[in-house]
Amino acid sequence: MLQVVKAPDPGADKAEVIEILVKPGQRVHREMSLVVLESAKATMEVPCPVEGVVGEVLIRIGDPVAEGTPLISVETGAVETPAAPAAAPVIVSPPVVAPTLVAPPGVMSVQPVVAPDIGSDSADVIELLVSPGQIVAVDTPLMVLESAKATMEVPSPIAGVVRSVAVKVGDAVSQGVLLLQVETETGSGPVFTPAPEPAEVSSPVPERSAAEPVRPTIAVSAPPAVAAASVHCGPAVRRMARELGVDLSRVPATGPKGRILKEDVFAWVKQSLTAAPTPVTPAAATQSPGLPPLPEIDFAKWGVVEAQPLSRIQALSAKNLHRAWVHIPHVTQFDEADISELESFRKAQKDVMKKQGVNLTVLAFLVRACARLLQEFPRFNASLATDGQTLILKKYIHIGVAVDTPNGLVVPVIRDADRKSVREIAQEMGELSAKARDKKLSPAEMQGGTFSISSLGGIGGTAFTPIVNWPEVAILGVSRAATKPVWDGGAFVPRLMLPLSLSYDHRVIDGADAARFTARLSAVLADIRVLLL
Ligand code: CAO
Repeated sequence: MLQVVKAPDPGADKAEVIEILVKPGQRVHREMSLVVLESAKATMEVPCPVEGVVGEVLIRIGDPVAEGTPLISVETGAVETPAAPAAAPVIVSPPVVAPTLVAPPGVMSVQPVVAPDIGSDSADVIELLVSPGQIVAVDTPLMVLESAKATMEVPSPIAGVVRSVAVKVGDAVSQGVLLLQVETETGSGPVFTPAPEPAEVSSPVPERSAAEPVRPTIAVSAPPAVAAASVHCGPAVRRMARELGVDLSRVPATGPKGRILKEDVFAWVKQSLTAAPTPVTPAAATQSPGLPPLPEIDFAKWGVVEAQPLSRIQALSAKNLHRAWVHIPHVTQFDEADISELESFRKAQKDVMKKQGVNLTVLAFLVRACARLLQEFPRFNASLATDGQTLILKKYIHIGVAVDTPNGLVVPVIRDADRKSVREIAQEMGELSAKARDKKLSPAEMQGGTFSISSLGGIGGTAFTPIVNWPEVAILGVSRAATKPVWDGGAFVPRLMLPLSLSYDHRVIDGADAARFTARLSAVLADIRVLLL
């Protein structure tokens, strides 16, 4: 059965369709708003009187309508639905100025603005749009009320300055309740538009008798003739925006007279959801919460620059290193190991090994020696639980070795280094570093490390401060060995000294333990026969 919803009495000669809230084919239910009409006196939502599906929309935005103009046809289906009266359109009358005596021309008088007929017993104040001191023109929206049946803006019936607001958000008001007071210049007002004729409504606001004196003039200089900025939209749009958390002042309006339509709010939400996330500036990407932000710098101001994005590995390393640097209280212990004997032995073995395809470098000895040390110093082979209260001691020794590749730093792991010979370690390291440079390392080959070694000995340097490779608690940095004069108790003798830089998590490892660790490591490297024991 087809039912045509017609325009109610708009409370004026004619009204204009300012919003159509439904589309053909849309399921509608009783009291759902179909259309918003606006007359000179009021804005009104036309609610649906039946359950059904919208057949045709018989009007367009901007069409003038009078009482009885067909608006929307609704297919109610086989079930006969009771007709409209129960869901009569809610007509939002303009608010009224409670009658006051007219003040003499040129003086300021305070006029109360009371709640209009809100179409039900009471409505809640859901938004206050003005505050004391604010200039309002006629029709400036003052507040938004919401009843069970409708949401409505209360426009100002007079021009002036808001003197006080008598309600707050959440208050329930009924027709005639004082909402606010507007101070207005009566009579001579070139500044304000004259107040409209008060509408005929009963008002609980005490009316003054003609005999009552006019309130004294308030000596204020006339405020500038500007209207308070406000959002122009209907109650349904306001309600929707509120539910979606949309700030209407940011929504571009496409409706007539700058009115924000429902579609405008949808478009705004869609745009917000699909918009590219705020670009993370290089500065922001390197910032830490609680730290002063790094300012953006335009380096091109001082010369030609080239922006080169980090490789995936570099970006990942940067993130991990930054996290470790921020979270771990680092201390670095420096020491030197006399590797003169070790180097003689290595040189003697190097060619033999080379024939077997193994590159025997100092590093293989270091990995083996550290594996031994980690057995002796189990706290160095541990992780601190994220609660900071528990130390997780690992019963396996997997040593990561930092490998420099054209794409960035990677750390393949030599598993069970304590159970491997120096030769096996050298061979495995050769394979892993080749894989690293060919980008063939699997994630598993870079996981599970318990301690790391970073060797820059093949390049140079005398010391550095490596960053602990979290969740590990210590990392050994190795710099280039150099022949130095060492006092042997009777004379200076030339010895090959290997610089060691042990960085550690001071929450887990004490300085004394770190010094013991490097001292012991130096001793082991000075006499690698210990490793045979
Ligand atoms: N002192 C003196 N000579 C050293 C030395 C040291 N500490 N370490 C290595 N050397 C020598 C080697 O013995 C080799 O000489 P021979 O050819 O005579 O044997 C030469 O330097 C080159 O060694 P290498 O660097 O190729 O081999 P390695 O086993 O020492 O290191 C690897 C392998 C993969 C660790 C290394 O190539 C590498 O990538 N190092 C960089 C690690 C890095 O970037 N760390 C920084 C991390 S924090 O940013």
